[in-house]
Amino acid sequence: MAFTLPDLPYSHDALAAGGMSRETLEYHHDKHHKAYVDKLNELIQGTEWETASLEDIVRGTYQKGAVAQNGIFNNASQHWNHAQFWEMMSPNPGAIPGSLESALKDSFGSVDAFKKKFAEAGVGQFGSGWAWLVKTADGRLDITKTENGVNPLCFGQTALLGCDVWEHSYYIDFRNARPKYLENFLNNLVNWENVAARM
Ligand code: MN3
Repeated sequence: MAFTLPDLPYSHDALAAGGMSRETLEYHHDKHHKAYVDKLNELIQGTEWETASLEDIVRGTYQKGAVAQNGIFNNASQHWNHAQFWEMMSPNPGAIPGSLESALKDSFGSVDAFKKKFAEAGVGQFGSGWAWLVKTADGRLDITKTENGVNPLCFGQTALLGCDVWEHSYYIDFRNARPKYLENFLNNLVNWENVAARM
């Protein structure tokens, strides 16, 4: 079954007031994300992954050194990552639901401390990758960073929030200022209801 590019859950203009422009979404969703989907569909043809679910492909091809499967892994994981990323943002971020706020305070001391640690993970990811808030296999909340397309599925974790720190995600709106992009993401773009629902 071929994978398809999901529509954005809002219009291309919807996040502009929150700091993510129409131009960024046109490139990031319509071109970058689409390219991952198209390449994935091409690469899985005739392989054991042709009828597998996206999650099974990500988990099954994540093996360090499995060079023959790297192309499938990279494109599958980036398709999954971006599909989550669009859902994790909203034109109306709203307040952090109480259950999530309590969990963040328990795990990191305060919401501000969580944001600081999450932003540090994103800034500290050398080169392309992602910053994540995850629920670990033993039920704790943790903050991680991953390189390229690697994501929490690879480690048996649940992704609660992810931020794309590849340059294509911020260069149009923030140029080289990744810290400003992360600060803006956390303060103006996160769909906290979505994060809470994943918990
Ligand atoms: Mn991206």
